[in-house]
Amino acid sequence: MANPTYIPLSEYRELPVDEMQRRAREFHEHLATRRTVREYSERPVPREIIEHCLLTASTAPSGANQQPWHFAVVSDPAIKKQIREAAEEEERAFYRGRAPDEWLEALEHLGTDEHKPFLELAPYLIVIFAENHGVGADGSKTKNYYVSESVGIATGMLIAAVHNAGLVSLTHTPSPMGFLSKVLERPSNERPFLILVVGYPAEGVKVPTITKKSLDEIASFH
Ligand code: IYR
Repeated sequence: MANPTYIPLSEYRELPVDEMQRRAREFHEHLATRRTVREYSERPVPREIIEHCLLTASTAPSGANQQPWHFAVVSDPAIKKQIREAAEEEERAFYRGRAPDEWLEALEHLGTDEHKPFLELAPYLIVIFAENHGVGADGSKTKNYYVSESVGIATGMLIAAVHNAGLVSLTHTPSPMGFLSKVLERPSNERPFLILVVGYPAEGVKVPTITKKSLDEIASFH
């Protein structure tokens, strides 16, 4: 076994308590203004912004630091069209029968349907893949740990980074989404996790009236 090596935690600076309180409150206030947006402008977004958001996601903790994720960033209109067509085919099947009534009822207040124009209109589709297992130098399978947790954490950080940059996003999960591996020619050890649609909101866009649970509902202190 390799001996672990260590470096000082040199980036850490303790903050005064009142400053921590202010920063914690302000960060909540900032993230609480994030809304999932389903209608997009076609306005382009500089690629460098997306690159930095991905670098933020790449700082996420992961099982055994294996970083079992891949972000396929799609801006090519022809690939976006292919993704839209394949996703809408699955969504049609979902909304017209595959989904149990209970599921469709749970979605009613969001006003979603099988039409997914944002998959072509938004400047970027970030297709996130989870590496189910690694591949050794000799091509053998290596085990990855806590893959869904790790990719979920990185995705959350990406969503926060996109919001912080001043853009909007939508977590989209066509189901099933195996077609994404084919369209994007990803290796078989990766499975599609979700599509993060990123861009500017369409002018005058409206979002559903929803609320978040209160602290009492989501947390208990012991
Ligand atoms: N994938 C479908 C359905 C859908 C499912 C859930 I759970 C949502 O929160 C929203 C939509 C679609 O994208 O329409």
